Amino acid sequence: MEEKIKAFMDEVKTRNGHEPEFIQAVQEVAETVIPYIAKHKIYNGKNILLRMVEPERLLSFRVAWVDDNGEIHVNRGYRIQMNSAIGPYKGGLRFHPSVNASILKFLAFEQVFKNSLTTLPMGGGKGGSDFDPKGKSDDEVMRFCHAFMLELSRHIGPNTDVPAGDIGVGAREIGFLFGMYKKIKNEFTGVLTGKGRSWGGSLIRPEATGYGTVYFAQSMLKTKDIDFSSKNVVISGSGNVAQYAAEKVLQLGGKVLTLSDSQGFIYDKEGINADKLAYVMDLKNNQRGRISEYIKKYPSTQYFKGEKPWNIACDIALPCATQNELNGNDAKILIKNGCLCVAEGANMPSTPEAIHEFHLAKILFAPGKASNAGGVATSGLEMSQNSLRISWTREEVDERLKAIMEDIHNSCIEFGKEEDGFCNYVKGANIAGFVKVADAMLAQGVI
Ligand code: NDP
Ligand code: 2IT
Repeated sequence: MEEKIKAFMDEVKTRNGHEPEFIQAVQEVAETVIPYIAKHKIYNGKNILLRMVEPERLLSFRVAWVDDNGEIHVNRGYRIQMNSAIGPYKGGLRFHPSVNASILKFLAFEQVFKNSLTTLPMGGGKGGSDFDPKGKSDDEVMRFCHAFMLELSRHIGPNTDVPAGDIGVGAREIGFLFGMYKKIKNEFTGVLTGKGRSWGGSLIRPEATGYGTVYFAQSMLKTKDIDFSSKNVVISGSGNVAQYAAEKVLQLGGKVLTLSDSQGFIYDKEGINADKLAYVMDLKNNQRGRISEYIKKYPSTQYFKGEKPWNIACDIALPCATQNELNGNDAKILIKNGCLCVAEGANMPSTPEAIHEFHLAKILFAPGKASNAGGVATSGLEMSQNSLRISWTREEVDERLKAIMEDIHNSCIEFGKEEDGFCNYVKGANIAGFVKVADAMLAQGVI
């Protein structure tokens, strides 16, 4: 089996050798799915996984725009249309200076499995740009989004490819992108999700990724007869996912000790309560400030510049910032300090070495493609509401989100439970996600 996996990865590396994040994501899937394929005859000899690692289409385009001083800038725009076997391409757009083809291919690949797990009919895609919204005026962000959509609009559509937000793309950016798409096509359609409430958005979509991650962690803890009440929770990030993960943890009686951004983390040993979280939401979403400002407002707390929060003792860790933000050493520290559950709100925040440590220690560990699927699942619910031209209540959407997260948890158990009773959620998520897409690909023939 080792040899089969190595031969497969050698082929992937030959084609994508300069794309480390993509290779990391494929390796994790290959290690769990290739042994499953070997045991299941219908998938033998079909090169299914090899077909799945090659994007159906990879678009790269120039985005030229003018800043407030009249200077012209050029960024690179992308859309990776990875797999449409079970539905239109679906996945977020990331605006961050680190964006490149490797990062977007890893995200698009993960998205295929994640979307399959949601049980909704969505294929996988991802896109974005190396544009940095930080420090730009609203007008500059608008001009960039409009220029970006001028090209992207040729390639997407409500039945073709439906983008949404990700790092650096929130409600403001989705608004500008949607406005330009509507103007170009002269059509009001559900071509993007994460839209504002008054123009086709769904209730709970802003909250969905963070809430979903905590619902998933709740299901994991329940297998050990534990809940969130009075648990110490360490969260990284302070963006969309982190904010609503924190909100749900508070609602369930947990104590949130940390939040972070790319410059450092804050530690509030009294706990970040609802009032303090409201301050963070205003700071990040309206003032677009840095998390370090928290200690000015709450002077009895601490800020650790340039550090990550994993050395703060906790029961539960929710990495909600970005890929590879939690390494093997961080994992060892978390385990040593008694952490019993790690649920990823971000995409691939734990390195392979970290996952290895979690599995060795047999603590509860959920990969993002399972635990953060609530965001895209609720995007799927937004698409359904747009198609039906109706709007569900907050409670209705939240109930559906809860049911989907429970379903994903059950799928992980079904495919990931090992002989000693330990659930390998990585294996479970990869195989459950694979089966649905592979079956559709087999049915549709070699295309
Ligand atoms: P936001 O842009 O709202 O927030 C991102 C947060 O992560 C910020 O606090 C940001 O800090 C921090 N961050 C970004 N890059 C880095 C970095 N290189 N190192 C350390 N911190 C960093 O994004 P989201 O909250 O939407 O996304 C967070 C994660 O969740 C991503 O991995 C995304 O792919 C994933 N995700 C998002 C979903 C969604 O619906 N939005 C759905 C599923 C997954 P700073 O402000 O300093 O950059
Ligand atoms: O990584 C993700 O799942 C997202 N950024 C959300 C994608 C979506 O289409 O809602």
